[in-house]
Amino acid sequence: MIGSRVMAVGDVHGEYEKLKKLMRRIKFDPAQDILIFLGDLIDRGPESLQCFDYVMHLQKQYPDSVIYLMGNHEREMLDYFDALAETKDELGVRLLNRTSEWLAYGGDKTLPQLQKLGAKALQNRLDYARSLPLFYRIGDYYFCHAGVDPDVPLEQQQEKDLIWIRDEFYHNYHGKETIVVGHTPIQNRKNLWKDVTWDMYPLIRDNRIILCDTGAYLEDGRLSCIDVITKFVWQA
Ligand SMILES: [Mn+2]
Repeated sequence: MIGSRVMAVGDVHGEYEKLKKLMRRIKFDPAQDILIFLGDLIDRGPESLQCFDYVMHLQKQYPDSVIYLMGNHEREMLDYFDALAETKDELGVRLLNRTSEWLAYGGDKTLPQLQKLGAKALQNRLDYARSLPLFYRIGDYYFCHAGVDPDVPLEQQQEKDLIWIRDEFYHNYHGKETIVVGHTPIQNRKNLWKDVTWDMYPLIRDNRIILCDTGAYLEDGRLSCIDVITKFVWQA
């Protein structure tokens, strides 16, 4: 483990070109490094399926050194297909498509890609997405997509907090483990956090939180990877 890197990658959201560029810059070494994708590989950007498949294959190839964590977008995709399987007719499908939160928040970019897959290939992706872990823990570091309920021990965290929580966690977390998350583009906190120098790098907060989502899909956004040990950052 000496000299090895423990790296976290923020929300990719379908930005496959940035993902490939970032991977070239990282020079990931599966024999030495741990590489954690913090979830939300899909939706919003143009190439969700490519991002999903790339990380799925990498993770299957190096199961001991690559971790793909569940994000709220992966969960909502699964919820959509679960609901779709329950619909009885065309009207039901239209109603689902009009009310789906997944489609409303960027899944509309992903769905057409998935619909081009054969039934077996689609099922293969959904089964894999369903198997994604909610957190990863190593040493004093705890990785999850969104954050933790600050009033609950790490061992007892619930899925809804791990993939959805925001401000309650950012403001009230005071645990001794460092929590590494994506989920909220740091640009979206610009008006709220006056103590920050906004250089578009992952934010390292005083209360042991590292925020890695630098809004890859936004116009001024970047995809970031941080080595949580040295705090070295790579971007694309
Ligand atoms: Mn998210």
